[in-house]
Amino acid sequence: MKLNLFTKICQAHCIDTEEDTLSIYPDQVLVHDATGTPVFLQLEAMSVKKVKPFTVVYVDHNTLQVGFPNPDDHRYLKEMAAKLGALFSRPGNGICHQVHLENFAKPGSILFGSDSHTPTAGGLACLGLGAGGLDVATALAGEPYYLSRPTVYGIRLSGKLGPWVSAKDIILHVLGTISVKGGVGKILEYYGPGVENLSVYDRATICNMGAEAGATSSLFPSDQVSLDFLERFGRKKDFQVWEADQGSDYDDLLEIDLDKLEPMVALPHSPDNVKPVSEAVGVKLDQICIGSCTNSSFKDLAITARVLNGHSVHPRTELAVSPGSRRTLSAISQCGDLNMLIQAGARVLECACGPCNGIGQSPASGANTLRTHNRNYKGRCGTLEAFSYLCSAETAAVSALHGVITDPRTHGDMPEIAPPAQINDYPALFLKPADDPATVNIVKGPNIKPIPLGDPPAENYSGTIALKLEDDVTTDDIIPGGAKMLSLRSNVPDSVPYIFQRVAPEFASNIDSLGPAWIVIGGENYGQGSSREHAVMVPMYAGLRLVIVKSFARIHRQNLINFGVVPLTFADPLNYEQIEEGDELHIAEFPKQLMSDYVNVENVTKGINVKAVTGFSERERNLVLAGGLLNQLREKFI
Ligand code: MIC
Ligand code: SF4
Repeated sequence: MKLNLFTKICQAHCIDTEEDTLSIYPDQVLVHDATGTPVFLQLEAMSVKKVKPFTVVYVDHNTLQVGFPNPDDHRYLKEMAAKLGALFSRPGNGICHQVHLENFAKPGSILFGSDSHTPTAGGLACLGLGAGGLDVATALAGEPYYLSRPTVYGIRLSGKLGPWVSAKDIILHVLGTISVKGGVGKILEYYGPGVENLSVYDRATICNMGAEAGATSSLFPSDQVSLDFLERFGRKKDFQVWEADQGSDYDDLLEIDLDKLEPMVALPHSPDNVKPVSEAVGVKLDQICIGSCTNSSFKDLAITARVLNGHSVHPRTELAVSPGSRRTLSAISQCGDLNMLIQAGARVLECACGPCNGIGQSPASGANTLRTHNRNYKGRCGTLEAFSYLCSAETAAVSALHGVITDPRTHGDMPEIAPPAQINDYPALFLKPADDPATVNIVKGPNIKPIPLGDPPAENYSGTIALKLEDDVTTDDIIPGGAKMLSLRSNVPDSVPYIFQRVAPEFASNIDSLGPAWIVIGGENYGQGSSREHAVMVPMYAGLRLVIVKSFARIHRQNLINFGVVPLTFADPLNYEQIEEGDELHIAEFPKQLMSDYVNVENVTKGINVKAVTGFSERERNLVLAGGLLNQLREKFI
């Protein structure tokens, strides 16, 4: 039998890919400041003394230390890492996915992370899986992670990218083809003769943004290019060849001829609203941001520097550059590129997520911003009334010279970019766990509040539809990102005023009138985007008990289950039309009905009945009936 790469990695980890639910013990885990505090609070509550898999805790999302809340979180994470046996990556070291790729991701291994872009590691043939913090805490305690078996979508690459066309254009092309829902329940596995022409960073860019297609993960094989990359980072020993068998089976296929691709751009406000750059040429730019876990590598920064070398950023435009890692920053400094950026007028920021998540660099009202990031949802940049476009570093750099979106192919010859043969390592990058954990004193500042517990479903459930939303609602819509919100990631009660702020600004101020068990109705792909369980924890704390939609994004659905909020889908999507905000719903014998495939939902206001699908695995059903994973874990560990 000819095996694809995903199946091979699973088999090497004794994961039975014939089962409907895969049971996975990851080799490595990454956690960061935006999701990490609940993870460690949970481990404390479970009395876990040492994390089981190799773990790295990154402070990379909100590195701004404005007032005490963030520094409190950073200190807590640092101390917990030291006590529980994890490495700690200090603020300023870089974005978790970039730093992890450079330092730890290994071909053939499985990385689990409390972030939706964990699949970035697929650039090194490492299976990266993102999940909510509770699932990550469970894996750190040594329990398996349960994943519904994905199908494997083979994407065959042939040919070679032309000048000024890059990996970002490949993934934007994929997104334009399959949409933000096209990867749900799938592994996007790349193979074919075009692969060898892509660097590891190129491959990582593509795997990173598979998350925007809703994919469970994305994978590239490992080869000579991977070996060169690992050697550059002093990690030759981590190399192994991992690839699909020739002619292996895929559930679905897409062919891409790289020669035919051109520079692409995602227009506001969705990563799949993709057009060739040539169709967006001339859009005036107030701001350009180069960075994020998608495009902040040596090549991205060096190309920007070489394009700008000897010129200035256009007066209309501000250019911000955030290197992905301290090692990258050091490499561009070593090669002289940093100076080119400085002299051209770029604002060189800390190695962190920053602008990608609205933490600084919010555009002015009504402004256009061109970004090399992965998400351009409305308001994500921190300004609701701004217009975000997504593109490659090549397009962003050339556009910075002109102050308008520009096709980079008009810029003449591509500069030659060669990374240094060795990219230096620094002992100061990671703090090791304490030799004697007992000596580490854990201090919790006043911003750190307990995690709320869910309730088992009421015997006879009644609730009001608080909100009816459209397709593709993001977790940013449910609980926004940004500097203010990320300083409240350890403080659920204080986050309540921000629930649904972007889609229904008045919502939170009326929350008390909704009763103790309100409902949200949604369209397709509900909860796409980030892995943040805050998009469940905070509404649950404020009374959300039931969500009925046409379909869910994978991680959000799991987070709902983990916190005891019941996720159901309409048996007939047309029923969505019959339900309105303010309607009262009733479900008799709710727990009993949750045991079967369908639930009968009575719309008391309209006098009609609607059928909703449970779609639970055995384990998920038990979690919902227990009121969530926390309740179940407490029983098991305490
Ligand atoms: C994001 O890009 O939205 C984040 C911030 O990295 C999130 C994590 C979070 O919100 O906690 C993600 O992608 O999962
Ligand atoms: Fe950070 Fe942005 Fe990547 Fe999320 S998408 S991990 S905020 S750089």
